[in-house]
Amino acid sequence: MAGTIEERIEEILRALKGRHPGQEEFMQAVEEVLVSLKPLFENQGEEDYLGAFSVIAEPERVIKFRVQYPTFGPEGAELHTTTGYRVQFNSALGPYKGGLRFHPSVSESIIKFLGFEQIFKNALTNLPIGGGKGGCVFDPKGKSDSEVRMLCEHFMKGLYRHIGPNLDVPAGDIGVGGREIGYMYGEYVRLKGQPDMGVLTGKSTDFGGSKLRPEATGYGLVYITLEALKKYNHYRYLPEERRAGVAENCFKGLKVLISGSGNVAQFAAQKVMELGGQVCSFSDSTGTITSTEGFSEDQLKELFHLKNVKRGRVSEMSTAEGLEYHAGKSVWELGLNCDIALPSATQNEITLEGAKNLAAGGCWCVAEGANMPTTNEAVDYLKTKVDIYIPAKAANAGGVATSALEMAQNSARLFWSSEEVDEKLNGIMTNIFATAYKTAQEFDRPWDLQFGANAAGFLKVYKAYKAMGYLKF
Ligand code: NDP
Ligand code: 2IT
Repeated sequence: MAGTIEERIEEILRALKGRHPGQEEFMQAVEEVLVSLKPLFENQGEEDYLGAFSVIAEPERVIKFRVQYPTFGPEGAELHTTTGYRVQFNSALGPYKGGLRFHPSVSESIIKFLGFEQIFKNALTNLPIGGGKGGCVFDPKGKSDSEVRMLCEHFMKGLYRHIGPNLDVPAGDIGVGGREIGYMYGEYVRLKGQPDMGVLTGKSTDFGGSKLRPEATGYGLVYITLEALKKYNHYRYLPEERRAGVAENCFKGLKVLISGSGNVAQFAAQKVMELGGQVCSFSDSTGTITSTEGFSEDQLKELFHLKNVKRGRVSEMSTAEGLEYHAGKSVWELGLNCDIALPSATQNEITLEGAKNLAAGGCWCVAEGANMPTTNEAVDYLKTKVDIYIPAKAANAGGVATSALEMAQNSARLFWSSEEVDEKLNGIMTNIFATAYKTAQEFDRPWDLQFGANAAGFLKVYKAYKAMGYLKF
């Protein structure tokens, strides 16, 4: 095809936008990967990576279904109707795999952006999983357990005919954790008339779940950050007086900002603290809670209880012991000092302004726990300011990787111990870092993990699609 690389990139984006009008987040995610891959396109030789990209950016299948569910308020019962989505984006490497999101902001665009990212993330794990994502508009805040159960059951009524252990294996995401997976699995079994554990991951260990799946995304985020700290020799960034003991314990003395207070944030914090780091913030959609000296173990326990049992707001944390609550503010607006930032709430939470605050506050490492938490312009800015930027597709892959380990255990009809799963998870995260770093190095940009992760993930899918004959006339 004629034209410069820039012209072809523009053309791919224009065509995709024409086929998927008004889907901003999806376009943002595609543009991020497409533009970052320029060094690959410039060296494509006989291959047509750009042509392949335009194929891979189109979902293999988009499923939409009606979901009706009741709520029971003070005025009586009400029936709600919403749209359920499952985007089966790419099956080159295995069954479609990715979470389900229940949140008021869900749209087809959000699910497509998440499904698109999932393809490359899953490829990086080196496990046999394709990419997919699903969900619906639903606000779990203030809903009773029965209302949540009924939504889950009604969602599964629409979804069950489209999924299966060898076809498509959903899991959790925002608003979907162990409780919701349990209710959805229960309904799946009822509808199919037989158990089939491998159809969902993130199940409780009471009925087929893997040890350490709840912890996996947060722990994995910290494991890959450790790999980066080792590789880039982070000690040199620390002032002399803070270096004592760091060699034995990589997080010792490091100040870490975490956003969100859900699954990813909680277990990232737990691992950072276990490794000696100071976690100085958590947040939710109503505000941020900070601690200058770092949250204590008791305070972390309180947060776990607040979020997983009471299902309350971070504003309800007892502020007596040095905690401060900032109503309506995100972590990144506050201009806090830190060494490491682990955004773990939602997409586009770090804007250019937030990125500038981070740089001004001395942050030198950003590792993304959430999917696409940083706007494209903020990523470009951060890459010129911080020493280590680990993009979501690499940094938060521990969750889906452990989901794939759950699938393997379910197929083999056995269970591994926590130690076995933890060792495998650590190995996978180490390998993802090494793959992204090596790919970046091969293109003479060893600092550019955004390029390294995107290129390594893309090339795996490209090779599979090419071999399957999907890229030829
Ligand atoms: P949870 O539902 O457990 O927690 C989400 C957290 O983020 C909550 O604190 C929530 O606050 C906050 N949040 C969500 N949406 C918004 C918003 N629009 N504005 C401000 N805060 C918001 O989800 P997870 O921890 O599982 O997911 C967090 C991120 O990590 C997401 O981007 C998800 O895609 C990603 N991720 C999750 C994985 C997993 O295994 N769970 C794996 C890989 C990535 P509130 O309660 O007020 O809404
Ligand atoms: O974004 C993600 O990788 C997830 N929400 C986890 C998906 C999964 O299938 O475990």
